[in-house]
Amino acid sequence: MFQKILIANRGEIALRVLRAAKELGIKTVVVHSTADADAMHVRLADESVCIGPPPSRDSYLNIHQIVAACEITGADAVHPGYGFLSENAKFADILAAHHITFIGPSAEHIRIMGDKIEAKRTAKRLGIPCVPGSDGAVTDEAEAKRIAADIGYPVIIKATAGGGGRGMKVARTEDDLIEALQTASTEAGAAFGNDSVYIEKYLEKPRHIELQVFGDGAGKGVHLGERDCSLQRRHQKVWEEAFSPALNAEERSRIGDICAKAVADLGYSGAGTIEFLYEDGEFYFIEMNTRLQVEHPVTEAITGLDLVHEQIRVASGGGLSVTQADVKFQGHAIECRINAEDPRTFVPSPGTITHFHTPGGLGIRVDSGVYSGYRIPPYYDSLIGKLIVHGRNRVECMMRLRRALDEFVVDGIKTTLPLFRELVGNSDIANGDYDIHWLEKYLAESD
Ligand code: MV4
Repeated sequence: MFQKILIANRGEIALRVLRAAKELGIKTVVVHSTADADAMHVRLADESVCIGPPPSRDSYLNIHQIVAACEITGADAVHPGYGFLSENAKFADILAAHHITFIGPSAEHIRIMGDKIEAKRTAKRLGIPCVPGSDGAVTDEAEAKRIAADIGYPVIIKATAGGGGRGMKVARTEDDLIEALQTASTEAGAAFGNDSVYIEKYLEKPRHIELQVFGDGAGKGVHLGERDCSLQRRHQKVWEEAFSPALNAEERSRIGDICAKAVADLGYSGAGTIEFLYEDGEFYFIEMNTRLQVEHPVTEAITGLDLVHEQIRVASGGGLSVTQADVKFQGHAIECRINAEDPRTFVPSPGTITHFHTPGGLGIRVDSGVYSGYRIPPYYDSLIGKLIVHGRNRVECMMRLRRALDEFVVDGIKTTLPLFRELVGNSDIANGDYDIHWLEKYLAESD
């Protein structure tokens, strides 16, 4: 087991990782920018190292400063959280060269999944169902036209180096296609320094359903069920739940078995998320995330497992604590992302939280690094906390969520809490009847 873990992140996830390390009796080091000296995780850590000024590229993305902080403090492992360096293969390589364990999958698996074409090829080879499309990058217009005609319009052009919705263009006709190809390629070149693009059949009204998986790196793999993350705005998830209201038990176990076997066959190590679009009873792989995700607590709620404990166990060579047969699912969980943003325009609202009161009681969890009097710095994302509610079934979960939202007080800044108070009262949400476009339509119609 590790002696000392350095946490290369900030905010609620830094606190989340710190709590797991503490429970395991492992010493903690946090690194932080000058803007985060007052953060809760800095106060709670055994040691802290200031690694630079507020901009992320000078602090949380500064690999050399983080490696130096490991050397100075004697940390033997790094947990990257999500975002920042969590899916940076070079960072994993550099840590390995310094004999520091990266708590995550191998650099090779990070690299494969970071290249969306390579990821799709790998998924296909492992027996994961994929969206019909080009087998690799598409360069010339004639080839693009042939493939699009073959799979049928509409099609979507995606950046090979993309992800998270950046660099995508939909083409509904052959006339659209050429323009979409050029725009997507130019935008991808500018955004990622790689102008390679590929084509897929465009699915009109899918849900976003993702499978939480774990591998031990030595041929064992498990799945921990799915999360439905269809409620998004501009590719930012807003509400996540497990199970998906759209799946039946047969579909769940079919896709779960496929994913667990794929992870085992790949020799994957640690936590991963296999993302699908789901439409008319079919799953279509889109990408795989090689990190812990923001919404992991909904999976923790329905499985009773601590995913960060599990990550640390696997990374330290202790293997998985469970086999697939040990994983028992219980009840329903929903997560609401509380952002320091206007609930209609989503314009960030940094500033001082004058009063912060969190809900409590059975089935309620709040993961947040903020407190009354805390000043939210303007340099980072606007997630200030997550409300995770668990109930024996979806109806109970929704009742409990409504009550918890009622108790939640955040004064001094704008937050997305009022939006959630609307959503819990909406009949489509109550019925679980929503796709990836539902929230944007709702926001546009209720202007
Ligand atoms: C798609 C799609 C429809 N058809 N691919 C957006 C984020 C990136 N991870 C994949 N995305 C999409 N890929 C095909 N073939 C629609 C989206 C998409 C989307 C996906 C998940 C959640 C929200 C979304 C919002 C708009 C578009």
